[in-house]
Amino acid sequence: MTRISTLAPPVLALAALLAALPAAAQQAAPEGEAPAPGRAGGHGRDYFIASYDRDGDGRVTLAEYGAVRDERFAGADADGDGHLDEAEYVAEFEGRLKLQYAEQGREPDEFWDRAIKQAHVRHAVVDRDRDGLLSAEEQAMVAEDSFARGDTNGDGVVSTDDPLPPPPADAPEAAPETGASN
Ligand SMILES: [Ca+2]
Ligand SMILES: [Ca+2]
Ligand SMILES: [Ca+2]
Repeated sequence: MTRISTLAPPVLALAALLAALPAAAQQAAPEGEAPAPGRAGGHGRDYFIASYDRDGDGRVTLAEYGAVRDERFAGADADGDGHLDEAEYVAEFEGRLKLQYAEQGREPDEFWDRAIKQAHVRHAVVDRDRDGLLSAEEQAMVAEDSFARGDTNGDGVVSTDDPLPPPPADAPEAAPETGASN
């Protein structure tokens, strides 16, 4: 079973996922800027800002974020019923992934398959009432949570002023060192 927290902010998770792409591409690239050694969370925040900062001031307001998400939602709702079923949801993600791969000159690879699988899982997570459909209301709730998690200093905007979240609890350095296990 895929380990996934129902509290995981889907958008930031997605951002982290997509942010992993350039680093992975750079591993194969002979030249180019060395990837920042920072945590994925930092990358995720920068990706978040790059994705949602419509007016280009380096800050993302909830209004900007909501506007992009609403457009994305409407664009993904292929049958126009006001909900995103799993296929619509995954297709929208796949479209963005495809663009990103094209920008990087990458061909679908193992990471692609994993990312698509995770998109399916994510649909189940954001479908909070589990009726198989992501409603606009669910989308808004998820968006607010995701935004709040990115806005770590709580000033109402996501920017580079927001301290990065702590590393995940399952990071290697967080492994318990007690000799008591087993
Ligand atoms: Ca639909
Ligand atoms: Ca639902
Ligand atoms: Ca902030």
